[in-house]
Amino acid sequence: MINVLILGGTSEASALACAVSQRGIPAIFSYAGRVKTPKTQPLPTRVGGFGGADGLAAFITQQRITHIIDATHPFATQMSYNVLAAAQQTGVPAIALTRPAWAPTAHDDWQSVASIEDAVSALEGPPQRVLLAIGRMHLAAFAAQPQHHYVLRLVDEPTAPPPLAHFTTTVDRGPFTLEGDLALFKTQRIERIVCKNAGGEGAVSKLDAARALGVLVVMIDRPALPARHEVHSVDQVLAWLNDRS
Ligand code: 3Y8
Ligand code: NAP
Repeated sequence: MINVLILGGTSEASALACAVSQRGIPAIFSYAGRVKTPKTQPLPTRVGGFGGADGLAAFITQQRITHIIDATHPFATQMSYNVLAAAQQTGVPAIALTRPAWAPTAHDDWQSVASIEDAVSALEGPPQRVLLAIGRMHLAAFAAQPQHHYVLRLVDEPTAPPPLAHFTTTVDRGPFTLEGDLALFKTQRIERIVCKNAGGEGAVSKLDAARALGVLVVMIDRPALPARHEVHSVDQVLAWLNDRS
C-alpha cells in the first residue's frame, strides 16, 4: 500500500500536495516548524524535525512510508542530506522536486557570491539602503557591515530585534508580486538587495523589480548537493509514483 512522505516548505511542494490529494494518494506532508503558522496543506501534516537521518529512517519505517519526496528549498541542504541517508538506510526510494536556479539576463546587474559570509563582505563600502530578502535565520552576519540601513523581509514579527544598528522590518510571506516589490523598493528607497538563488516563481518578483529600477543584486549561489534523482515538475513526480507503485 503506497504511503508518500512529502518534505515541504516550497511552492512546488504545495502544488504537489494538491495533486497528490486530488488523486487520493495516501501521503503525509512535513514542515520543519520554522514559522508560526505554516500554510495549511490538503494532506495530513506533521511539523518539526525528525531527529537527524536516523530519526527520519525510524519515521519512515514506523509510518510504512513507501516513497520519499524531497520538495524542500534548495538552501535546506541538511534535510536533503538526511533524505539521502535515510533512503539508503531503509531502502525506500526517494526523489527530489526542485526548480532550476535563476540566471541573470543581459539587463541584470548581479554580483554572485558563494555564501552568506561572502555576501556580507560584498557590502563593504559607503552606507546604502539594503534589502535583505534572506529571511530571519542569517541576519546576525550582517552586523559586520553596520554602516548600512537594512530593510528586512520576515515571515513572522521578530521576537527579538536583530543585532543590526539601523533596520526597518517588513512582515510578509510569499509568493510575492512585481507590483508589491516595486512598491517596497520605492517606499524603502532600496539601493541594493541581497538574496539567495532560490529559483522558482514564488520570489522572483524582487529580481524583476531590481531590473526595472536598476538596483544591484547580490545573489547567493546555491550550496552544492550530491547527485540524486531530481525532477522539476509535479507531473514527473506523479509519473515516478505511478512507475514505482
Ligand atoms: C516554513 C511555509 C508555498 C511556499 C511558499 C518558495 C516560495 C514563498 C520565497 C524574499 C524571500 C526566504 C524564506 C522564502 C520563500 C516561498 C514559500 C518561500 C524566502 C515558507 C514556509 C516556511 C518557510 C521558512 C522560511 C525560512 C526562510 C525562508 C523566508 C509556509 C513561508 C527568505 C528563503 O522566520 C524564519 O525562520 C524563516 C525561515 C527558512 C529562510 C531564512 O533563513 O529565514 N523560508 N517559508 C517551512 C517549514 O517549517 O518547514 O508557510 O508556506 C514557505 C515559502 N517561503 O507553499 O506557497 O517556494 O521558495 N522563504 C529564500 O528564498 O531566500 C523569502 O523575501 O524575497
Ligand atoms: P535545513 O537546514 O536543511 O534542515 C535543518 C533541520 O530542520 C533538518 O535537519 C530537520 O531536522 C529539519 N527540517 C528541515 N526541513 C524539514 C521538513 N520539511 N520537515 C521536517 N523537518 C525538517 O532546513 P532549513 O533551511 O532550516 O529549512 C527548513 C524548512 O524551511 C524546510 O521546509 C524548507 O523547505 C523551508 N524553506 C527553507 C528556506 C531556506 O532559505 N533555507 C527557504 C524557503 C523554505 P531533523 O534533523 O531533526 O530531522
